Amino acid sequence: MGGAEPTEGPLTADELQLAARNSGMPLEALRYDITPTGLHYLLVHFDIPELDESTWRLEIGGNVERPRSLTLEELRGLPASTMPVTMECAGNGRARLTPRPISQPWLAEAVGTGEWTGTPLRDVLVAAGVRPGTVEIVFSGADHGAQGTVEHDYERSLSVADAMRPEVLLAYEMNGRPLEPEHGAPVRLLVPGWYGMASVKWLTRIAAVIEPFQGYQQAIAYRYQQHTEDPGEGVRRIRVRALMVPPGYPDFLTRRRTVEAGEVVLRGRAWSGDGRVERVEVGVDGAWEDAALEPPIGEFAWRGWRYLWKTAPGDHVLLCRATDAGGNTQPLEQPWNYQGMGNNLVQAVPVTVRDITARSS
Ligand SMILES: Nc1nc2c(c(=O)[nH]1)N[C@H]1C(S)=C(S)[C@@H](COP(=O)(O)O)O[C@H]1N2
Ligand SMILES: [Mo]
Repeated sequence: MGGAEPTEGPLTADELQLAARNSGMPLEALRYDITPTGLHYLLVHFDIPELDESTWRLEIGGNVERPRSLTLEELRGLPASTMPVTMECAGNGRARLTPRPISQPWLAEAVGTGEWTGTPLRDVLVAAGVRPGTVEIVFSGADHGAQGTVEHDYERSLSVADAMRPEVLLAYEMNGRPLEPEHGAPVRLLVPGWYGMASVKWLTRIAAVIEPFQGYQQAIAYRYQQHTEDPGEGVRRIRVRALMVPPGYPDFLTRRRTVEAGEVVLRGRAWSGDGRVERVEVGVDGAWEDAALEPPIGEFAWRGWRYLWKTAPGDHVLLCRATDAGGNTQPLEQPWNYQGMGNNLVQAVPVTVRDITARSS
């Protein structure tokens, strides 16, 4: 999608540069219901644009009865709602694919849950009067760059039905504070349940259109393709996934875990854009058992889980796997796709259990 073909070679300097700009959530932060803002993952395709909130305007136009231009103050004056929303990058897990698509090389850490505040998009669209014949709503960001030889502003669309869903917000606060520059200040779109690419940051324009939008980030990037010529399906909702807080302590370089023998509480979070998470299982050396689920914290947020692991000394591999209300679950082997999208491979955490009694005797 960035032009380079998938590779089986070592990480390239280009990938390293992207990885250094786009931080992941350290997996120990799975301990928080709401991810502290500085630990939430980040994905910025181009540069963080320079926007002055005093002169910023949100233009609402295209095929509408009453085009308008809103100031931040006007937007903040409209009825607002606040909710926890788990966002995940569609490229999460990409770096584990063989061959590896050349792009942001996520392992499993491109996820986070914010407490987002904003105005329901629907209210603003209803006020503008979307005219008959409209098929999609296009959202434009202020950031600009080139990808795959196409120069463009970051733009995405939603069908009118998806845009009218009550949970879709024009968000201006995250975790009780104005949006940070890297998360889309002053206003971003937030599309709960969808992979992150739909939630356009640095929003400047909303347009009702009468033909399906064919922009780069819609028609070329973010597709489930098998090869470059394959039109593929557009990436939409977040596939079900569970992750665990890596137990014990890590080795600095390899991150391999060590825990002391005894009972260890494993904990983590699980989420899905296709319905509530109804089951999480933990696999210890291939034997699966159910974890206990915590009450949901919101319709579009991850759900906590716990499992009591009675350890045995030696080397083990811990797995966790979620299933949602639609019966969707996670693969043990990741099906491959050309852009490395929508990976929800079961997480495997190798752990060494150290027998303290044996060591001290
Ligand atoms: N304008 C704009 N919006 C954007 C992006 C971008 O690069 N530019 N990245 C998208 C992608 S791919 C993701 S995963 C999310 C990441 O949001 P975050 O950085 O606040 O976690 O923002 C989305 N919105
Ligand atoms: Mo993303």
